[in-house]
Amino acid sequence: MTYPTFPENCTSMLCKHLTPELFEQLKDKKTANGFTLEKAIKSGIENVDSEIGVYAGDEESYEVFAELFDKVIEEYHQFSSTDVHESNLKAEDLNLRNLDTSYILSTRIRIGRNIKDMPLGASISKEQRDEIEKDVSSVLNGFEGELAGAYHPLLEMSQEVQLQLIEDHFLFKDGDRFLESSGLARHWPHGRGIYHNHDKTFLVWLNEEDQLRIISMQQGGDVVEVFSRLVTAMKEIEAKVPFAYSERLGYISSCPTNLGTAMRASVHIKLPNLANDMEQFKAIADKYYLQIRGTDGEHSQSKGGVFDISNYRRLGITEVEAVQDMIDGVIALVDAEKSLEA
Ligand code: ADP
Ligand code: CIR
Repeated sequence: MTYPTFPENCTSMLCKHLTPELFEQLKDKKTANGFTLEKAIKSGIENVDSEIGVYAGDEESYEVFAELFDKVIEEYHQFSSTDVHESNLKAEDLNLRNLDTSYILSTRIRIGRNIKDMPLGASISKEQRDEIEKDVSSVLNGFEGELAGAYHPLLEMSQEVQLQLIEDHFLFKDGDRFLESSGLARHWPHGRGIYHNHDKTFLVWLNEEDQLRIISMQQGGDVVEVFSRLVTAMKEIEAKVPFAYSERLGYISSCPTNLGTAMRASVHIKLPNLANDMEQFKAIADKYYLQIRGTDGEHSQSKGGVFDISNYRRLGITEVEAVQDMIDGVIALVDAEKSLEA
């Protein structure tokens, strides 16, 4: 492989940090699973509009290609190579302050998880992926009480049900070009599926970008209830399924943006006035470490002034701090929206 040519206007972290010198230094390296630099950067080369552009194929990728991943990690999470990751799951440490939930349509918190000693999705075999689906779905199918529900493999799902679940914001989308280029969508839809409880307030995606995405969500703005349910579910799953975790990087994920807590706490919130003042909107988002996504999630547009607002950083902060970033930022956004209304 030769050094890739990026277009003039490329802004991804890949094109920013992969200098010709670094490329030469890393291009012949390989992890024990055979994951290479070429594979790690394929998505960013094929999708030059990427924000990041790199994926790990296994936990070892973060060491073998550290000179590239650490730069992305440092820039994205404001996390330096000597920092260590810490956890706090105590809902009582969340400070709701004067959060006005009347602008919030729904609240969702998800975490990403991958199985200990397994390659990540970009380099896993079909057999290993199927084994994860079988083992994890059988653990989930045994859940009782509020978490009780059923696993629905994508292979057995009608197109109609699948589209409805996507439209209702419960299921991952189909045909994501970033995942396709990275190797994360190989053998799709085999091994993929969704578990959810009866109320669809607790959901688990299997074998999409990460092997598990554990999700708690509901209508309205009760962040504490959503967080508490997630923590309960996470502990129940963790008691039965061993996850990949590193002292330095926290929970291991396919995308370096998801390391650490692997947590994205978001609200769907209606901000029609701020939507007409994107400069102020973005300034508040940057100040409070927020990410602005569209109504249908990553790489989507806002519909009717509804935005998906979430914490941006996930590593080097605790779970409580990740959710607190979202709460503090939402308070500032609602204050600004009210000023524009007046
Ligand atoms: P992820 O959250 O796993 O990083 P996406 O950005 O693709 O991935 O979001 C997945 C789905 O979750 C999308 O349908 C998105 O609209 C939905 N979603 C995210 N936050 C909320 C929320 N607060 N309320 C309802 N749906 C949400
Ligand atoms: C990109 O680089 O734009 C995509 N690979 C998505 C990166 C960030 N998304 C995420 O949290 N996985």
